[in-house]
Amino acid sequence: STRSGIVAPVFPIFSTMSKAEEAKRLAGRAAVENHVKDNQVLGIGSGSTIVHAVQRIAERVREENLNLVCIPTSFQARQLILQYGLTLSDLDRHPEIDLAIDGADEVDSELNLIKGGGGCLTQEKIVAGYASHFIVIADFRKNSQNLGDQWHKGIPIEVIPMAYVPVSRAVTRKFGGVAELRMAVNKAGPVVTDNGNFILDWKFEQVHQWHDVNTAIKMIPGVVDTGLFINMAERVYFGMQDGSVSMR
Ligand code: ABF
Repeated sequence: STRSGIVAPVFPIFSTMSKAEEAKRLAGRAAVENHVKDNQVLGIGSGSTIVHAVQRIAERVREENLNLVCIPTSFQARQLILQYGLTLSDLDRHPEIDLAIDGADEVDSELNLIKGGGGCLTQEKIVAGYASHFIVIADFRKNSQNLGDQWHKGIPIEVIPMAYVPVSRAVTRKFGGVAELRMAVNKAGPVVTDNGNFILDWKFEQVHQWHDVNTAIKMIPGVVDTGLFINMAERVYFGMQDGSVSMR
């Protein structure tokens, strides 16, 4: 019947969604359990997975009376830290971070990451870059062999607004693919980052030497940073479909 025709395809989608949400929760909580200790300066990532980690951090602060200071990677992270009553700080006061925890859009077999689907890549890279340990939390859908296997929206590149056209041309002339200006959902204008910049999403056509490509793109005038996080993650926690957590 028409009715079952509508209901049937919806159910598996719903069930995958809730499995993914549960997987995010498991990954976030496991990372906090294993890595957060008293008297740490923490880097707090952005996205939906980090929310579960922050919830667990807040519980542990209450239960164990931990003394923690949190450095946000975005406006969203800042709001999250405040919402959960954690101590907010910045890199001026705490230039050395003990542990940064963040989500990712994709993780390859060597723990290289694509980040920035949420547009916060530059501050995320700063915080991860000044952290002694950088731990990633993700659900099973982010796990891939090669970058691009799972994440098809391209590699985000934050650009100074006046340069987005020449940067887009320079990237694709050198490495192929297309680099499109990210537009707001209502298409009224471009997405503007927390830093007042634009985002290009570079849809690449082949697997590259990501370290070299990242360095080359960063050298293009007008590029602020890329969503390629190469050799930065120390460990990744994947929440799995069967309710387990797999570490890499
Ligand atoms: C941030 O949030 C980004 O770098 C990445 O794009 C995204 C991951 O979001 P989610 O946890 O919602 O999948 O970490």
